[in-house]
Amino acid sequence: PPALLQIGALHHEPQALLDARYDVRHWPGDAAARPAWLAANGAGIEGLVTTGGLGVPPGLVEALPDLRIVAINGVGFDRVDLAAMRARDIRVSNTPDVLTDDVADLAIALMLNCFRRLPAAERHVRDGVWPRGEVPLARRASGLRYGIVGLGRIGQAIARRLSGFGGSIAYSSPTRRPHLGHAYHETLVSLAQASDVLFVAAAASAATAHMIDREVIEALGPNGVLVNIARGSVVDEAALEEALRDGRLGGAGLDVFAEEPVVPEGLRELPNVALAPHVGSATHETRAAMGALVVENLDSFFGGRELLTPVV
Ligand code: 8YV
Repeated sequence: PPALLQIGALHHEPQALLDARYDVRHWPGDAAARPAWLAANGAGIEGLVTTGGLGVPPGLVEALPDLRIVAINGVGFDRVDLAAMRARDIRVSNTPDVLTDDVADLAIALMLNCFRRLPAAERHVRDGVWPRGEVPLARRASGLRYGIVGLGRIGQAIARRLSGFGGSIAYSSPTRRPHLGHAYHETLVSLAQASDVLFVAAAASAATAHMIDREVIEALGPNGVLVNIARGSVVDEAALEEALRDGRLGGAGLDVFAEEPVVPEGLRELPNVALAPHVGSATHETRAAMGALVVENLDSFFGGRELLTPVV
């Protein structure tokens, strides 16, 4: 069977298929030991199994002279240098669609946590404080002006959910989608000004890095809420933290961060943020479907068939 280097985990069901069908190798857990391991074991490895968050780490492609395919267990490919892959004729696959609903669900959950403060409400019950008094009032999440940055698969799934919240929906996106009937904004500042909640669902790239900057954050304003389920790199995290601390932004719901798994202490201490550890796609059902798609892409490639979900 073809030899694969696996640097990111798969759900246990597809993992069993991968292990049965391929010669799956794992590099040392200690990063310092990896260069020597790659020098000794890199030749002959034809496939790489990675995650959206890890992508293809710097220097790895050079250490894998026989690499022919990179299968990402995730939809995002911002950590893969596609030009370098094309130059070496290395194919790349990802896992779109199967995770769309889960990620959109989490976006709504983070919004609700920001407005209804469910973690605080739950602590009130668990800590036995309820008999001593009521929790402070929260804020209404329905009927607001919702803005979506990036109306692709996930952005549209967020919009479908929001259509039940009785407010208005506007968006900004590289591709206009007039048939969906949402108001289009040319600039992010204009969209943010017209939004109470701004959802970030844009694909990360050099072009979208820090796209949500101080100006956009301030346009959202002291009562506005930013929800990011895309990538930390899309938002200027330092500007976000400052605005949340100074009250220039009302709140934020964050599943993704600039330097995962490190979340700045300043953000972790703020009361007006809802935080999650990059769990947008982290359900049994979706992770099993993502892993199955990873294995199917590899099977297709090594079987001489078309990739199911090609990036390159
Ligand atoms: C995970 C994601 O990072 O799909 C993506 O782009 O961000 C996530 O689903 C991850 O790749 C799961 O392994």
